[in-house]
Amino acid sequence: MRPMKLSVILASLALLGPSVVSLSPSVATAEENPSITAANPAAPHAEETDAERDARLAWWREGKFGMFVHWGIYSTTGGLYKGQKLPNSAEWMMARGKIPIAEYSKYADQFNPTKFDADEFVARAKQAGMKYIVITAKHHDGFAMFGSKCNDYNVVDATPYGRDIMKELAEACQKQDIRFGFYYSQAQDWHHPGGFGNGWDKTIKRVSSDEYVMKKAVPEVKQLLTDYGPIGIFWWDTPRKMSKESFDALHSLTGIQKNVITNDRLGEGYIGDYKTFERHIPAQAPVGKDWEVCMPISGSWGYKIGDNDFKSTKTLIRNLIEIASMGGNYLLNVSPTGEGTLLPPAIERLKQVGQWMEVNGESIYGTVASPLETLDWGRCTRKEANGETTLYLHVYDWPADGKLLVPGVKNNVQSASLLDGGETLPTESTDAGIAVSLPAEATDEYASVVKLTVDGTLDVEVSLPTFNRKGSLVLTADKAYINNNEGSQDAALRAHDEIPHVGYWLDNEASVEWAFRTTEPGEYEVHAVLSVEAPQTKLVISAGDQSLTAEVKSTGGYGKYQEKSLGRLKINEPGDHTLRVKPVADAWNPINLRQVELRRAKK
Ligand code: FHN
Repeated sequence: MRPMKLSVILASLALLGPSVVSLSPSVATAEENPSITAANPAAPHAEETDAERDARLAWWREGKFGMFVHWGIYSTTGGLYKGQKLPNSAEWMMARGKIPIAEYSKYADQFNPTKFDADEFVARAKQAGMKYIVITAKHHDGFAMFGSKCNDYNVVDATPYGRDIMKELAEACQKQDIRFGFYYSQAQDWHHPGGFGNGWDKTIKRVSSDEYVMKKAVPEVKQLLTDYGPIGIFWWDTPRKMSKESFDALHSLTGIQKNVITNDRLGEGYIGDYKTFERHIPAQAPVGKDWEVCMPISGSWGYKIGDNDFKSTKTLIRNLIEIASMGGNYLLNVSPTGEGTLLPPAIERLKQVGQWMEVNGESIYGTVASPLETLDWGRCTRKEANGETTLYLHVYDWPADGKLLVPGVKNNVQSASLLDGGETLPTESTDAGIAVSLPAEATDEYASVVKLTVDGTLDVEVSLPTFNRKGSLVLTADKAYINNNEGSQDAALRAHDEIPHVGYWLDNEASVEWAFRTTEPGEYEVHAVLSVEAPQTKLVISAGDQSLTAEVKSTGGYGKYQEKSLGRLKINEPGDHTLRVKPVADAWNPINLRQVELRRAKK
């Protein structure tokens, strides 16, 4: 998408009048902080080299773990409306309760978080091992949790509290060396007559979304990126169909701070710097992208009375490890109450996560995804530097025999030790990989970490999928090799609901194959999980010199997956084999293939 012409953007920004930069002394000004530059109307970072982008994202990739904060006037009621709990997350109460603007705005009169202490709040994030904070500057309800200069529906002008919370947090983050960022709902605004999302208040005299963007969103985003010091992240949310001018105007503002990092939720192909996943960890990491999982520490993003669905400390730590082992960042949300404090369960969990991070943070910060196959004892993160590779082995299931196998690694071992306490551990290189000898007892109830350093870059032979004890072998799409005929890219790895499948299989010469290993020759039933839109399709499954042809009836659509039994295959020899799925060219209709399973046939 090409940015709008400089003259038009500057003209629209000039219409908004100069923002008086009213910085408190401790928040850097543009002069003091060169990263705050004049609006760069060119698509920010369009000319950026890979090295410049890596430098801009370095702190974020190093930090791995951040605090998300949902806080607003909805927090004064804990999501209750007329004493009733409303469905969904508390910050949606205005919509779920279909609360008219005039009525909802009165919650601002109650917002007085007298117990809020920005330094203490930031210290809790720091103590938890978090390296950045992203807070809702304006959520869908349209209320500005900062001293907005373009509308008085804000925390400074419309509440008894009367203080600029964002400025206090910006200062506290600068003092404590925590990166600071804003969440901003750029399209939904249930208060402004041009915002998206308020379909219930019939008193609204509608104006265009362009007018909302140019008269509210643009000046507020400009102010947030100008008046609050260095901003690490700008976190857009819930994109809606807006005009190109609106997108360009908002996108260009991130050029005000040349180092700001943005997410993928502005909309219209503005992919930002990283992909976001919400409330869940994806089945597989997006290829070649930076990415982040955001999730609430409990059930609701905003403070909700009765929301006791706090994730256990174990879950939080293992989420962090899981995400880091796949190469992502974890943005964990907390929900300040109307008084400006966190609930005790949140405080307790942040403290316990911090205690784990105090000992084991090295195994998270600055790591990249593990190249090892799925580990049955835990997870692995990796660092490569100075001609050596360090693997951090997060052991969940402490091996009874004291032997921890790191499968497939062929490198020479330099050292192995427990992160907690530093005890040196003996290792042995075997055909199956590196065996680390562990002491009798695990060092941590959530995850004990072994630090294994080997020479050079990792030389790992991923062992082949083998049958489990029940005689079943599941071959999933993400582990398949896709043979696109003559380099066509028709058959490709895609995903529905984050579950990988081989899809877009238009090329009837393309095939899919897996290498696997068996110790037990014999007859196997072949099952597949797939979807077929056409009335039927025909394919051949082969392994070694054996093959079967299967006709598969429609499952009712590409998004409708079913398990189909395709017939039986004999595997005559033990050892390594290749299972291949290939179209019957003259009877082929495309399928989405999630997995193939071989099950030892009952005699
Ligand atoms: O609607 C919002 C929701 O309230 C919350 O802010 C989440 C956080 O990622 N984002 C939207 C739902 O995707």
